[in-house]
Amino acid sequence: MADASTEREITAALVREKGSFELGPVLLGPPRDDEIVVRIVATGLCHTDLVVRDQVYPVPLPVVLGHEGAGVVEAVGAAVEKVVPGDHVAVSFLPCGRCRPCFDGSPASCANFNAVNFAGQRPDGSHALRPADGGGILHDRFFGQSSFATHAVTNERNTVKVRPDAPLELLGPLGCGIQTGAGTVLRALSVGVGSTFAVMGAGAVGLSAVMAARVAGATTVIAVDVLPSRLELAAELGATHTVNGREQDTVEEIRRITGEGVDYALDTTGLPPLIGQMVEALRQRGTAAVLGASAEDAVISLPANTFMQSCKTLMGVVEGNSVPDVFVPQLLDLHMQGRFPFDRLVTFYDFDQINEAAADAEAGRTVKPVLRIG
Ligand code: CXF
Ligand code: ZN
Repeated sequence: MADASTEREITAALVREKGSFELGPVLLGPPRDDEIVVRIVATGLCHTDLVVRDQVYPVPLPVVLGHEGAGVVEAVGAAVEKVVPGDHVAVSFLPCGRCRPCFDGSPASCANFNAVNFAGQRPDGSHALRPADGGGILHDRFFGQSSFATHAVTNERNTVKVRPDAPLELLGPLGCGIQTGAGTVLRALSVGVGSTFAVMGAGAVGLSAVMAARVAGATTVIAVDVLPSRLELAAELGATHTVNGREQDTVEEIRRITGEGVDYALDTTGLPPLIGQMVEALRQRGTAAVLGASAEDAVISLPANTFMQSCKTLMGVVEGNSVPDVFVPQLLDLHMQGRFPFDRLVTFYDFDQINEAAADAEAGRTVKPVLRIG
C-alpha cells in the first residue's frame, strides 16, 4: 500500500476545457484530521458531472469531477472515528455540518450546499489535489470527493460505511442518483401503501423512484418518458403504467389512468413545462417534488388561483432528503434482499472509456454508467 501521509501521484480524469474528460497524473496530498483517503473501486457518472463538465453549472477549471465514488478506506485522519483502513465505503454529498438544516438533521438541505460541493476547493481555499508538475491550481473537492480518480480524499461527514458482502463496484450511485430518486419517494413525499404516483423522466433517478414506489406499496405507478426502452425498463422495475410524453398527452393519460389525478409525483427533468404538467396531473391535495437541475434562468409558473384552490403542495428536494449514513445502508439491504434491483440500471465502463460512457448516457443508450477504476 502506498504511503498516504505524503503527497503522491495518482491518476484522475481532468476537465481542462469544457466538454471532455482527459485521464492523466495528478498529485494527491495527505488527509486532514477529519478526512479519509479512499482507494476508488468504481464511480458512477451522474448528469450533474456532465452539466459541470460543460460549464452549464460552473465550477472553475481545470477540475476533477466525480461524486458517486465507492471504494476501500486506505488511510484516515487523526480525528476520524467512523471508519478504519480496509472498510468498504460509498461516498455522498458533503454537508457543511454547521447550518440550521444540518443541525436539524437534514444535511441534504444544507444551506451551504453549493459552497461546499461546487466551489472546487476546501472552505479555506486549499486543495487535496495539485497538477502533476506541481504548478498552478487544480480544482477538486467536488461533492467533497472528486472521485473520477484512482484515489479520493473524502470527509468523515460524506463517507458511508457499507456492508462488506455487497458488490462494492455497484455502490457509488447510491450516494447520489439512486438516493435522490428513492429518497424523494420514501423520505420526502412519504409515498404510502395503496397510493398513486407518477414520475416525469425514467432515467436513473426516475427509475430509482419507480423501484422505491413499489417498495412503499404504491398500487399505481406511472412512468413518463419519451424513450420506449426506458419505459419498458420502468415496467419491468414496477411501473404499472407508462406514458410516452412524445406521443401521448401526459396530463390526460394520468387522469385517464387514475380518474382524479395522482396522490404524489416527482419531476427529474428540470423542465418547467413538464413540472407544470406534473402539478396539473395531481389530484386535489396531491403533493409533487422537483429535484432535477434546471437551466440557470428556468422559472416555474403555475396558474395561481387553481393551484391555491386545489390545495396542492409543490416541494423542492435535494438528494432525496437523504441522511446518507442511514439511508444508503437501508437501500443496500433492500437491494441485497432483491427488493431494490438498482443493478438493472447500471452499465460498467473502464476508467479510460469515460468520454464514451458520458456520450452513451447523453444519447440515452445507458441509464447509469459506472466507471471501473481499481
Ligand atoms: C444535485 C443537483 C443540483 C443541485 C444539487 C444536487 N444533485 C446531484 O447530482
Ligand atoms: Zn449526482
